[in-house]
Amino acid sequence: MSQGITVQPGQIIERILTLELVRVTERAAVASARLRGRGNEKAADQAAVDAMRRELNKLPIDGTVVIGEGERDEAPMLFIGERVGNKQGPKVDIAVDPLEGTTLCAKDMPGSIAVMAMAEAGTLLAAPDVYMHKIAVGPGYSAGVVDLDASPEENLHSLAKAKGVKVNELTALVLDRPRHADLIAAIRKTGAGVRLISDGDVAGVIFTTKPEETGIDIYLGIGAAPEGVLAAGALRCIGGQMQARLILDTEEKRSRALQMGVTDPSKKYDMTDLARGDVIVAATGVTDSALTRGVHFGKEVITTETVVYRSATGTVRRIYGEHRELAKFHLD
Ligand code: VTB
Repeated sequence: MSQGITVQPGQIIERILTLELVRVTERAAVASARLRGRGNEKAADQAAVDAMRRELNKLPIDGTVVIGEGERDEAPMLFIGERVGNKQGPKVDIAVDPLEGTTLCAKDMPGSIAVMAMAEAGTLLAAPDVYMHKIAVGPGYSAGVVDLDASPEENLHSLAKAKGVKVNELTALVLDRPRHADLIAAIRKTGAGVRLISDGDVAGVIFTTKPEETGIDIYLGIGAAPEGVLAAGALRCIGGQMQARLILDTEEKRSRALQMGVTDPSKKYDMTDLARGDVIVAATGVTDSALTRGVHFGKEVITTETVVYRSATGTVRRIYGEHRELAKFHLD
């Protein structure tokens, strides 16, 4: 049990915490999976939040939520700035998205996950909940092969050259939103393909790291900033490149961002600006997807699949859980 573990303050993120993180995302995933396909996004999200917070508070860490459910006044649990853990361990930043892809879960469609990151204190970008321009590619390319400020045409041609393929052999992943109409048209004009997803761009960014399996070479477009930080954390572990810029198009957003420490509203962030320290990221599938299987409920066993990434070593583990002590899940 987690209560038995002692981690000295000041130590780097202990590898023993890797499995602890898995327990947290597993519980959040199981809790929300019970509400798959019920058409109730809020209830599914709340179940994940409750379970994640309860498990997080058992961990031997002195954690601060930097990416959470919202500002303190609007989110009673896992709000930005909330202290989590049993306060007996290292000081860490915590980024959570207890149910990434709430709509996917509510509709029982592929791709919803419970995801969180834990990093050395002060090393994750405290991003406000605004939109963010993002671009990401996987490992194996020289630095700067693509750039947030270059056109989609330039980026795709540069990437094709670096990969040694024709541009029409590339596929870009983009969130299916009206705001991306021009972007999608520009990508298609090059001859490259566009895979559209309805939600879930944390996984979308991660897909770029294994183009031979996922078929995705590049992520492009505008998604939510908190998800950008989680994706950057995972990419830090696997390798790849990512750049991002917050969209702070109103005075209210700029001042909210400023309060969170964003002094340059038009700053171009690279992957290490988003997540620069030692980081662990865990994601458990809620519904089945190309990233992980979802939660499966048997008569005597609940199964989960989690992928956990650790930046210190670049190790990626897939943890398939068969849970037989079902009573513990009845709390969820
Ligand atoms: C994306 C997607 C998320 O929000 O970040 C998206 O990956 C961006 O917001 O799963 P809009 O839905 O407003 O476009 C989610 O869909 C939900 O957080």
